[in-house]
Amino acid sequence: MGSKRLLVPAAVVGTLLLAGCSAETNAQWKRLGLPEGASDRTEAVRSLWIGAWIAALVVGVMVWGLILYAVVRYRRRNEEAPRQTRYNLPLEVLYTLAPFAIIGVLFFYTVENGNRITAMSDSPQHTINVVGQQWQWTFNYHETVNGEEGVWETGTLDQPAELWLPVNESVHFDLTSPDVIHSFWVPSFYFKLDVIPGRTNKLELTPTKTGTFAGKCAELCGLYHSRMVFTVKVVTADEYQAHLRDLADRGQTGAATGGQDATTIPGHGEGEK
Ligand SMILES: [Cu+2]
Repeated sequence: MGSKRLLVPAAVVGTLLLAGCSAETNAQWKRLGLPEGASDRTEAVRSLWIGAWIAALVVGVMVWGLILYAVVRYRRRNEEAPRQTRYNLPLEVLYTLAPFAIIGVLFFYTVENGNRITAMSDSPQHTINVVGQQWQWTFNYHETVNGEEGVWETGTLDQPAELWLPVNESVHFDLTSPDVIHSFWVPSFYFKLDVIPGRTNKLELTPTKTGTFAGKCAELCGLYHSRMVFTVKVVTADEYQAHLRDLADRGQTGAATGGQDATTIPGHGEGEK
């Protein structure tokens, strides 16, 4: 095939690729694919992610270099078999220790950043019980609103739930499930944690940016798993309190741990799974 026949499609693809590079895409490239972080825990994940890639690249460059050197330096020059090397102690020590060193460094940073990500404070400013149920979310805000203890909101398949959070205030999450395993995931928080029936998983974070973020279930949990999405709204403390009063005014006080609405599928029987 003539090289000219490839030229046109290559130019078209190249133009399209370049046209697709918005400032946002470029910024995402610099984060190696991560979305923009929106909580106080994202820096630990970001540094681990970028650091692991740099470490992999350093090892990769060394290995590629050695391969290239061996290919050129020891290329076949005649029909004689090359000199065989075995039981070379320094070499064997090197390729036993080097992987241990690599694993050790990765392990150290993983544990250190893992501790920073999962750290809990003694007195978080807000506590929210997140209920993952087939196939939506219920959020119980443990707050006193208009003299009532606790307000909640829940989603349905047609109207996914909203999770409201106050910016720059620490939030403790208790994750529970009445049915099967789900996974609570807000990509912009770089955080994902399983929601397991019969146990309470915990996480804590402080949202650092106001805005609207996507949330979803990250564990295949049945027929309508794909519709188990929700919206995170990070707002000012005043807007947060106003929203809680709204929920109380709608009569959504106390605690909701099952979310019956979410099991009603349009066109199917109630509670069918
Ligand atoms: Cu789920």
